[in-house]
Amino acid sequence: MAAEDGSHLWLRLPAGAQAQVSAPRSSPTLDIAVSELQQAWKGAPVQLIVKKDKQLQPEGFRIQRKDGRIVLASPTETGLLYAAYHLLRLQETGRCTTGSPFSAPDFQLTENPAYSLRILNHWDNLNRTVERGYAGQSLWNWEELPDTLSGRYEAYARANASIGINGKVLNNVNASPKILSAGYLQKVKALADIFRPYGLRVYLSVNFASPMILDSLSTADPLDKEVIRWWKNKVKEIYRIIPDFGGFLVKANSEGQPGPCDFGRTHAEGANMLADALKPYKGIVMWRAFVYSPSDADRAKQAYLEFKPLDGQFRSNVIVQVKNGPIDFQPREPYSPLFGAMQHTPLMAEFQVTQEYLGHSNHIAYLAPMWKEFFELVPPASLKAIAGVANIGTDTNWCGHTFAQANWYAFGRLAWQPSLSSEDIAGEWLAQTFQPLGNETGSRLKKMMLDSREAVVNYMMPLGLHHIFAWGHHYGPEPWCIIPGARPDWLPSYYHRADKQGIGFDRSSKGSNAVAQYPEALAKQYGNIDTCPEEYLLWFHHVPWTYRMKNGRNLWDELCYRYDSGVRQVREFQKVWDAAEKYIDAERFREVQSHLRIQARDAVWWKDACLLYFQKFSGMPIPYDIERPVHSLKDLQEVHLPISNFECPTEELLNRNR
Ligand code: GCW
Repeated sequence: MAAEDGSHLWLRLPAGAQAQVSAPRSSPTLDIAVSELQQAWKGAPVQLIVKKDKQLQPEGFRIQRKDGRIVLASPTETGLLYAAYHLLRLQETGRCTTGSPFSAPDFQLTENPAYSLRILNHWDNLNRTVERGYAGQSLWNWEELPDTLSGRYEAYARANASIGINGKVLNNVNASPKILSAGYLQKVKALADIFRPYGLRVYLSVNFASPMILDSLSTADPLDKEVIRWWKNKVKEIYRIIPDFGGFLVKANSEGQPGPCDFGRTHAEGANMLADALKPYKGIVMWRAFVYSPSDADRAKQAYLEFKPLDGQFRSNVIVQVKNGPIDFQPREPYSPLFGAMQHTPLMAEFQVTQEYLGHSNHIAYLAPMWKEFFELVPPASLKAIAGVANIGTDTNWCGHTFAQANWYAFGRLAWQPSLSSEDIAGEWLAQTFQPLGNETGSRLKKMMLDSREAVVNYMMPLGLHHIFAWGHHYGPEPWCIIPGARPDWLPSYYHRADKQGIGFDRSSKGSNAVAQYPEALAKQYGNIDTCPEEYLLWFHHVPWTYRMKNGRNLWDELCYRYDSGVRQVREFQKVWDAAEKYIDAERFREVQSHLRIQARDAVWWKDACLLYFQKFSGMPIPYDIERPVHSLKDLQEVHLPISNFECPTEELLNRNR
């Protein structure tokens, strides 16, 4: 089997198929669609038609068999490009074979995206480091742009178009004001020009203090006339250069970023000022709700406390972007209660595709099940758009780990259609990413993917534990972490609250009462220790070590078994992967195998660290049928990973806040 380096992602399409393809005209977008099909489509002649259709949204499409031809129809060229990729996906996942529904003479399928905005957020800095990026440097070579254009820019656009992603925020939400300088806007334009034929719009993260930093204004107060004029002019300048520019993403008054509150104004006043500047050009503002201002309140309550009172005050071209959970992209969180609470404000969900809290690019953690869990409680139709923090960098395989590609893929597919199942998406991805796997191996690998996120939850923080990560890099365990002078809500003990009696954060009505931010029925369910789902138990309750779980075990024993089961799951993944060797090319086989070794070691590290540390409080033995710790707590407490290896520019900021 030929070695593969993973650079082709899920687009390992055949070449030289010489399909007959006709299009109504030549255009940058249609030319791509035609050429992709000519190269790779192995079936009947294809005809592309641009036409309005009541059942089709602008980017929707229909694929139909008609008089021996395959007709792709859409109101837009981008929709036709999506149709072309969809047709190839059907072929590559074995859904076009004789006897399949596709082969019927009256075959027809219609696809419409659930959201018109399906956006990747890059946390890329202008010096090419990537905040929480684990796949090399930033793809955007700012130094060389706009003169030198890496071939990867187009490959990136193509990969996104193939899964329906239609926008990207190029730079980190911890935004350098420099991105809005005239020189950088030319670089942004060069990228926008490459992305445009693939239906991808460019957005930028902006620093709210830009007028002060770039042009020495004395204030960035959103109600100040000079400031308003500055933004209007800047927006005009941007649209002159990039006529289809998408808009701004803003992180304001959060983790040291400037914002309207610095000038005594609200988030709504800040967002609206930018929205007014963008409105004439149909641009939008995505205003993040990831805030936790210093207050006594439980951090899980803070975004709600700050944003709920502003409901209804935002302009119509503002979308408030809310992380899926109330804290911060943990391996498992209940959904953020802001969803459902902001009835008069368009909201978008922010998922994290990059695995900041799920083993970086070392661990397999297929995230579709996590996002589906979110959609079970937050109806997709209640959202205006979807964003995902990208896991992409300069690594040859784009994402650092072959299986991390599946998260990029799954994000795109779910942003297009949240009703797709995790299982189907995993199946699609496997079929396109590897050579034919055979039924048994295919289903074992699929099961491995489907179990993988739960395995991470088990060996990192089961039963609703959260944020017990090591300081700064968020890779390993550090439930004991104490940093003199640090904000309490950045320290693990704030979240696990382990003591002689028990463990967990009491968010019931007797504690912080965070449960009251949820709809009544859920508040009741979560707020009662006996009805709270066990996966959220320690999120909402401080639970005695001897508390009896549903399976009859006491809490301490159950915690031990959960950690242990996480370790055993990863060992199982190793077996499944090794057994698949004959189906996988050598290069990717070895890459995943070695990553699984790291994952297995890390799982034991997590288990030993957490159990030995929490045992100091419970004073109870680790059940004797569980593999004994192989580390000592003392040794584990001395592990300090160099944060610089993890490309975390916020470290400087974090240090300042210590
Ligand atoms: O999770 C935290 C991360 C920061 C990030 C921040 C945010 C971009 O640790 O690195 O900063 O969230 O989402 O703004």
